[in-house]
Amino acid sequence: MKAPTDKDRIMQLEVLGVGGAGCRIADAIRAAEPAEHSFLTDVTVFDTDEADLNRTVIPESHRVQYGPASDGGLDGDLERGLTIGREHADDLLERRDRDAPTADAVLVAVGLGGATGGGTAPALVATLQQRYDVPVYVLATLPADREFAATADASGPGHRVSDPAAGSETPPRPNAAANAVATLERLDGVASAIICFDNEAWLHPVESLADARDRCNRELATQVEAVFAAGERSAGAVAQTVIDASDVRRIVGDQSAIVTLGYDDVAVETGGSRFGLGLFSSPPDVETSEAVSAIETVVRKGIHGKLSLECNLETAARGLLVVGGPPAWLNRQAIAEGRQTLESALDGAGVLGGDAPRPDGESVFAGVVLAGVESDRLTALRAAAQRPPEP
Ligand SMILES: Nc1nc2c(ncn2[C@@H]2O[C@H](COP(=O)(O)OP(=O)(O)OP(=O)(O)O)[C@@H](O)[C@H]2O)c(=O)[nH]1
Ligand SMILES: [Mg+2]
Repeated sequence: MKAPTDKDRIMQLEVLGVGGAGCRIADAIRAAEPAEHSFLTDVTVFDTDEADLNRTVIPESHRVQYGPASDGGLDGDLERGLTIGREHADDLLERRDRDAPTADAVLVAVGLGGATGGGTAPALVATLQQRYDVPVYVLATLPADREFAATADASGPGHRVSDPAAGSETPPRPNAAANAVATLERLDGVASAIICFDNEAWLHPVESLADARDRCNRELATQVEAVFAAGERSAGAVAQTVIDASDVRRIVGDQSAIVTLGYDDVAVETGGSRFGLGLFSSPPDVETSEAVSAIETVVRKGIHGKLSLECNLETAARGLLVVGGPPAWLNRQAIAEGRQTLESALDGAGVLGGDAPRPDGESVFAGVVLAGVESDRLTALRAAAQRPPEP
């Protein structure tokens, strides 16, 4: 690793995954990290379920089993999860790598709907907030209807909740909505912000979570990386407007705002050799009109395409736009206009914009953060949580 310089201004993030989903998402974020553009200080995963834990490719030194020795987790018993979470939160933080460099922020990944992640996250986040000065963001998936409504209509798409052939059973979780809502309430006022990913919106109509989850986790990891790794490295690329940890903090706030992410990318011609960081290959000639059109497209789709959590754009209190890609493609004017596009979509809410040069990149991308949003999906989950579980 080269020594940090003034220009090494990439935000440094520590990721902690808790429970089955949290561990798999942490795994996906780690896998998505570009070697030449590291933004993770450390990734540690915690689960009560040893079998699930050992399916991750996180090094063994960074996998922590806790609670009752069990394969199969806590089976959705959130009360039990909360008790175990409170008992173990301190110990879990002790058991991670003490030599890891200090991060600018911590991201706690968790799937809402179960017992282990949802039970532990509130205590873990509270303990992190007490111990450190950095913001603690939660990255939370919301359960899909088919998980808790699976038995309601055995002929409908929800029936197929598990696929033994995939080797990864997803048992129905009748309490998923109630558990998710209860955990969200507990995180309110504790997490600095809560980034949501709605499984319902990202699963295809007839698809089990087991079949979909790796794809979903990759999509989510890409959305996260676009925003959190937005800063710059000095290797041949200087961002005009750097997005750093304090910018992210300004946008997502420290009041447990609900946050949603948008993303789009388009492959572009890079020319030259990918080796030697392009030192011996001249930058490709990029037509201004082509660069402008690529940026316009990814910005429009990043804002108006599918978000990690669907929301009413006008409800967003603040927004952030990152446009990245090979330096020759990063047209300043188009990026500035993209920022204005986001501003008008958000009805004049405060917006920050920045660029993320990726000398080795092969696509132009837009990463979007909308903070303080209201979402009908959350309202629907709250309503579902009130209903008794299906028999
Ligand atoms: N996007 C995504 N969501 C997942 C994944 N796995 C589970 N989920 C969601 O997360 C919720 C909680 O599941 P888990 O994370 O497996 O539960 P847990 O925290 O291990 O809790 P217990 O197993 O009940 O002890 C589920 O209801 C799903 O909605 C995953 O890999 N990706
Ligand atoms: Mg589990």
